[in-house]
Amino acid sequence: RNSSPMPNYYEPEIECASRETLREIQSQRLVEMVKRCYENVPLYKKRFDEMGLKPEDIRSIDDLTKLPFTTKQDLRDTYPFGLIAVPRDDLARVHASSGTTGKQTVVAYTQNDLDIWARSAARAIVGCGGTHEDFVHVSYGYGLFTGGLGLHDGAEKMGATVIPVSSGNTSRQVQILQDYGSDILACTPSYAMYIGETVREKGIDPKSLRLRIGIFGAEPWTEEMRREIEKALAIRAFDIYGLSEIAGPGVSCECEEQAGMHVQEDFFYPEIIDPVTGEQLPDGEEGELVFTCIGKEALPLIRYRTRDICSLTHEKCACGRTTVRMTKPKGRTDDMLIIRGINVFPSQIESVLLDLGMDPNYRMIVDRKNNLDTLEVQVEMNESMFSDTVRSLERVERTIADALHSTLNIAAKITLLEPKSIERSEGKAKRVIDRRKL
Ligand code: DLL
Repeated sequence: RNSSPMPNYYEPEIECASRETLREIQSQRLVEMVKRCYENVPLYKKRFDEMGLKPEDIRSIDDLTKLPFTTKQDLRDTYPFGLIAVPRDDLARVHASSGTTGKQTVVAYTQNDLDIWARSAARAIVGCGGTHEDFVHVSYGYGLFTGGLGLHDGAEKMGATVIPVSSGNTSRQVQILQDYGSDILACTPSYAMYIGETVREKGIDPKSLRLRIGIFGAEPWTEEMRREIEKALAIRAFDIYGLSEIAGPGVSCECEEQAGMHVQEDFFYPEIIDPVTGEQLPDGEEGELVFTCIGKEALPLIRYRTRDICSLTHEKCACGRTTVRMTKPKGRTDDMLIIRGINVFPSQIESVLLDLGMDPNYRMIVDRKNNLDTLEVQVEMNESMFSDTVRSLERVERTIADALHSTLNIAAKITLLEPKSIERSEGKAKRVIDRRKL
């Protein structure tokens, strides 16, 4: 296919560099970026001036904490292109965040930015064991969402063959997996479950597929869910993370050790902060993930608060890479539910259900009655349970309620629903209906 040998996009001179080398690269890029922000982005100039901060005050990555945070609200207030640091005609592409909470935020890239992003996504695919011989089946949505084009460009960059299927038409997805011999599947974990379910319903043995690797992300998912997907599709499933504001998929990704996601920290410098005080937290402590885009031109965000909750480690990985790793984000500060004072992430409910051998098809309904929060968890029955007696179904409801109570300490009403009554997700799943906000 490729007449010339393709670069495989393992970049050990960066990915396995010493901490000192990485810090040098980061410091140099930070200094340049801060200067660019001050000169070209009115919001940053105003903020620096108000703080009495000069670009020259930032001399190395150690000075990072002197810099102000940037929030999603800043992007909204300057919608659509207010934080862009380059002339409009230097832009090569725009994307937008999925906008589940409020107005969409628009992001933009120069050609260099697209290259940085594609390199990150290429390193991610290679890190999961992908090679230039693989067929990469991309079932993330193509469009303003960064999932489709992000994995597409990454796969092209590392010399693989892309199958740009996009999301939807699940039956056809399965047909393509079978007929084209896709080696790698990239989609959201909830869509991977749905594709797995469809494979089973069609009576196809997943081992008969050529598929070997799954690269799943764009939403939180649990270890239990990983095992389910790996079984349903007979593959190894890897976690990939990213967000449009910083680039898109590939900001970080697991390697074959599956011991946290390696951050492409020569482009995206991560910190963990206490979401309340804004203080930087040490390795191992959980808090809000913050990124500074040290390599980007069009949207060089300074200390962008992602609202994702995880922790970092700078320990060298068994794979040989030295780049900092982040744990699986367990949720976002803004989709954490506080139910009668207890913090609950949808991913914790998913964990409990899967542990009990249920399928992860569920919905949480939060309401407030007589000033008291109520939680109902609707769980879909599988086909075999559907024929059970009413009494045994009541027993299942009680078992789930007890498990939720003992692991999360919350009381929930459990309602079993008929098989297939919860809509399947082709992109990011929506699990929570919070009626308290209405
Ligand atoms: O979801 C980019 C992406 C596409 C990542 C495909 C991975 C694969 P946004 O639409 O801007 O971009 O949403 C970003 O999604 O802040 C997290 O809350 C969540 N998220 C992304 N990846 C993961 C993951 C894309 N692996 C937001 N685990 C982020 C948990 C994730 N949450």
